[in-house]
Amino acid sequence: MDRELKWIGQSIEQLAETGKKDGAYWRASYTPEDHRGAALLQQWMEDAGFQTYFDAVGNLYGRMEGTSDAVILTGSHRDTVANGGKYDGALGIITAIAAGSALYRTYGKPQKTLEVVALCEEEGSRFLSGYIGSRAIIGALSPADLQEVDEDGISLQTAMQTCGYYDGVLPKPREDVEQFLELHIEQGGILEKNGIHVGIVTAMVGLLIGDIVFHGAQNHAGTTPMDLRCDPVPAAASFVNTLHQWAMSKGHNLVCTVGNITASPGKSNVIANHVRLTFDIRAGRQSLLDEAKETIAFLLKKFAAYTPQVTYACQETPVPMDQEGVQHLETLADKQGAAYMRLASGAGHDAQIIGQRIKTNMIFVPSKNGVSHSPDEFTALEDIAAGYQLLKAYLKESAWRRKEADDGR
Ligand code: HGY
Ligand code: MN
Ligand code: MN
Repeated sequence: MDRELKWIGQSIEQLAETGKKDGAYWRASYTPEDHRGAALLQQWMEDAGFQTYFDAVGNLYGRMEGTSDAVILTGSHRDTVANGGKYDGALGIITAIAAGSALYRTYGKPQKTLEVVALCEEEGSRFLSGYIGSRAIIGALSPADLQEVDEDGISLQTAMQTCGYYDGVLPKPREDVEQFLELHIEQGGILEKNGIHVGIVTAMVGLLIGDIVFHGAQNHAGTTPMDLRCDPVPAAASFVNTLHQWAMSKGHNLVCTVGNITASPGKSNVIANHVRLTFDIRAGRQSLLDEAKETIAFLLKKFAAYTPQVTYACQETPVPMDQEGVQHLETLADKQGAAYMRLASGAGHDAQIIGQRIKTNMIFVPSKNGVSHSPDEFTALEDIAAGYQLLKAYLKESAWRRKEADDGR
């Protein structure tokens, strides 16, 4: 186990280095950083005995054939947020490779086919809708979705074609995948605060992500009297403030983030032509997300003079994890004597997309100080160990069909 954990620790650092852009971690999909990261992951998968392949949207798979075609899928996303951390996504791929490799060395071929996956564009840090790789797996990506453009006006389709992944045909939904298991950092402070090493995820929040453009009349900052302006910046600021107050009134049942406000052309002596702001609203209850949409529509009526345009890039309902899988993980965690707790995820994950069609579960490991989506993201190896052992035990039973009691190895 120590040798595996050592490899996991080294690989986290090595993979992170491939995602450095101007000194910060940002491995956005279909970029040179992504290409370097995917190549390294592919090498590790092949060294571990997996056959590798890419699908038409750029997901990288490592396949270990079993005697049956039923696939046990495990892994996570390889992209990161801008100025992000080393563990979000990466840890789930690296632990999956390590577990598959160790089980193969000990028990040979699995009974059910094991596939590890490095999914693309989960974060939406290049293409706002996000979850591209996991949406492709369940057939929830349409040709129209590929027309979404990034901040440079490059479409998702062009980006995937340029990398040589997409040839005009989207991947068929995976009917052969029996279940998906994702190990991930908690990205919050609950496990750490409770001194617990393993989180068994029960459900994932629903998501409402998009942007709003407020339009104004571009003009001279010095010669235009205040009462003759149509300045979209104060309008957008007032909207954000009112939306924030609405969200605060929901207590811990909802979160709302405006992560980006951009005035164009963005010069100090020019009254803006338009303002674009992003919103990211999450809640465990769909009724609150529905109320959020109504609130946005109601608030924007007051700003009709700025012809606000709302685009909902990602709308996902809250998704429960597979209950039988939760109990199975608890039984295995008990057997290994791990301290664990059930918890819901406030972060979005590929598991919540795949879990809409395929039996899906997640294992959390603690995040130091609860920090994530930041270069300060960190999880010590001793805090990864229990979650990794649980992942391995689950794969041993589900893919290798060997009871943990067989030999306790
Ligand atoms: O935003 C999220 O929760 C995830 O990291 N994509
Ligand atoms: Mn993630
Ligand atoms: Mn993330």
